[in-house]
Amino acid sequence: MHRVIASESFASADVSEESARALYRDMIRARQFDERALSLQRRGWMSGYPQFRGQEASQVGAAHALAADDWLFPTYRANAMQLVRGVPMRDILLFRRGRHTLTDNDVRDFPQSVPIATQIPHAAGAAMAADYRDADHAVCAYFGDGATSEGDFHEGMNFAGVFDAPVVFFCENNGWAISLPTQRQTASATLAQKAEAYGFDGVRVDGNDPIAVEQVVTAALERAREGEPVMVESLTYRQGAHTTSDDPSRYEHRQADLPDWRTRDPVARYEEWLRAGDVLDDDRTDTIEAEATAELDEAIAAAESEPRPDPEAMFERVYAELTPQLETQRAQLRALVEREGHPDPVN
Ligand SMILES: Cc1ncc(C[n+]2csc(CCOP(=O)(O)OP(=O)(O)O)c2C)c(N)n1
Ligand SMILES: [Mg+2]
Repeated sequence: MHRVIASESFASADVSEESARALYRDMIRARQFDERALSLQRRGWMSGYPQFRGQEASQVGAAHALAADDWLFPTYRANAMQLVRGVPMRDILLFRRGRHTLTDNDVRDFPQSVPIATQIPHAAGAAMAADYRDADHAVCAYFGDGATSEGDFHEGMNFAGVFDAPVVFFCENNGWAISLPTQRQTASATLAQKAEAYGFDGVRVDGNDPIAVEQVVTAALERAREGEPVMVESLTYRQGAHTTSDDPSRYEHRQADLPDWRTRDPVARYEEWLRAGDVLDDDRTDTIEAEATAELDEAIAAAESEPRPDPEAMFERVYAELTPQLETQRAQLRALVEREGHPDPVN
């Protein structure tokens, strides 16, 4: 029932050369960002980083499908999507350095959710609100395979189904939830089929094929706007560790039984397609790489020139008035910083 939608080659895909190159350009921006962010973390520039290597086609394809006035509810791994949406690289880097001062922009992205699946009911609620107000935009919730085991996933899906909310549930199945492989996450044959229990469709797409992902998510958003939510399961693979705090050598990280299209590098495969279709050559790839590097160099320099964050800022944004326990903790932190200096190891 749930075949995996794929375009299989550039030649067989219904896409313009310009759109195909735009997808490639954003995949290179994302790949370069991810590689540099990882090495910055390794030298203590930021405390932790969740790589998305291997998931560039999935995220870039989905983000290309979203309209500027749609809302995205992302997780910590959605940096590639957010780069496409127009969140400045500088802001993503600063967030990882503990700062929340963001460039003034019109990007309709909520903050990244670190608690698993909490953004899913938020997205369903925002979509119900859009419907209630007769707005034209749709909403997209981005989450991983692991999130499908949380109550929030089921509650968000249920509300969306009952209220015909204009929402697309974009589930990026990268094979893992930290050390837990998807086959231990669920006894369902697919994640997409879970949508049927809530009265709407689930579709599966080759998440390493950016053209197919863009087309599938575009179609899903169109249906969502008509009041039919859709769940998209994007099948891709997490090439790296869960985050820089994870050590995948402590568990069996490679899954030998997965098909090649699922585990192959999406950037390399897509570049091969475009070269075979004469859409890309050395000149174009050199320019695209150089432009991405320049953008990144500038963003890193801009982030570095920002003053280091005040550790006490972490107490500022949750409660209008701090609880007595938090007051105590803030005083303890202040005393620690006075005694031992700023906790930031780099500055
Ligand atoms: C509510 C909650 N429980 C547990 C965690 C710890 N945790 C962080 S990431 C993660 C796995 C998430 O896996 P998945 O949803 O597949 O997303 P991926 O990391 O693969 O992108 C878990 C359990 C958390 N952040 N929030
Ligand atoms: Mg996962």
